[in-house]
Parts: sequence; structure tokens; C-alpha cells
Amino acid sequence: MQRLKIVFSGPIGAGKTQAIASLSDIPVVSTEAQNTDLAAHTKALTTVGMDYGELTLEGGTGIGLYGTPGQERFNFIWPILSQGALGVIILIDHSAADPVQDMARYLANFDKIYQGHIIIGVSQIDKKPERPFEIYRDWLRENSRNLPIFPVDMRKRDDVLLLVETIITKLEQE
Ligand SMILES: Nc1nc2c(ncn2[C@@H]2O[C@H](COP(=O)(O)OP(=O)(O)O)[C@@H](O)[C@H]2O)c(=O)[nH]1
Ligand SMILES: [Mg+2]
Repeated sequence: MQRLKIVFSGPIGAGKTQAIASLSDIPVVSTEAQNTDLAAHTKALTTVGMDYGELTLEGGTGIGLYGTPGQERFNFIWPILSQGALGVIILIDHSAADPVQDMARYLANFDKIYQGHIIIGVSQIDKKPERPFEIYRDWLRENSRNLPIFPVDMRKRDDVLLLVETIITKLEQE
């Protein structure tokens, strides 16, 4: 049986753990701990290690779903987690202070590792509906980045599934 791997990344609160929980057929394995970085985010519990879930597609293909640690001081784990992955789904919190800057930073970090196998999901749009979605497309165009980007709600399984299927479709086209 095939066994594939997809990585979810993005800042704290973007919805990584939620995305994996919405999609996984098994209870998500998370290493949560008290957030000692309250300046960065007020969420009391946050992921310091990683999240792991599993999804079985129609036809029996198994996909391992890996969530990267939120805090940037754990960035050394990114290349390790990424080994053998089909691609990375970068989740951005639309309601954060500067989500375009977040997107730019995560893209810079993952460009070398994934060489284009990157999909962007923008979550929490309902928390800041007055901020236009075009800010992301404008930045991508200005920086000559032609990457798939979707507005998503990680609490909705179909939204997460769209991101996963887009990564797989992108690979099929190569
Ligand atoms: N309102 C809203 N909440 C969301 C959305 N996506 C995720 N969440 C919630 O945001 C919170 C933070 O998500 P979490 O998965 O813990 O973020 P992580 O730090 O990236 O793992 C959770 O309570 C999610 O259910 C969204 O699009 N809108
Ligand atoms: Mg988390």
C-alpha cells in the first residue's frame, strides 16, 4: 500500500492542528504544552513538537499528515519533517497583525525545501472580513510567484481536503 506524506505549516493559531484533526481518520497525536511565548500569541496551549494524523484516500492510498511546530525557535525541525513529503500546505491567519509578511516569511523558508510544491491556505477570514483577500494575490503577483492560494476554514473538512487534493493534482501535472 502507498504511503504518502504532507506537511502543514504556518504561524501559531493559523489552524494547523485543526486542519489535521478535521481530516484525520485516527485521533490526532499532538505534543501540546503550555505556551510560554504569550507575547507572540495568547493561546494557552500550543504545539511545541508536532501534530500527526492519517487520512486514507479512496483507492486506499494512505497519507500521513504532519503539522510543524508553531514557534520559530523550533524551525530546525522543518527540513527533518519535510523529508519525503509531497509538499507543504502553508496556513496563514488572515486576522493576524501582518498576514502578508507571515506568508512571505514562510515561503522564503520553504522554497528551498519544497521547490514549488507549496499550497497556501488563508484561514480565519471570518475574524477580519473587512481585510481584502487580494492582499495575498497582489503580493504573489508582484513577486512573480504563481502558487495556488485558497480562502479556507480549517474547521471544514472539505476545505482541508481541497488543499490536499490541490497538492496531489499539482504533482500529477508535472
Ligand atoms: N473562526 C475561525 N476559526 C478557525 C479557522 N480555522 C481554524 N480555526 C480555529 O482557530 C483555532 C486555532 O487553530 P489551531 O489549529 O489550534 O492553530 P495552530 O496553532 O496552527 O495549530 C482553533 O480553535 C481552530 O478551530 C477559521 O477559518 N475561522
Ligand atoms: Mg497547533
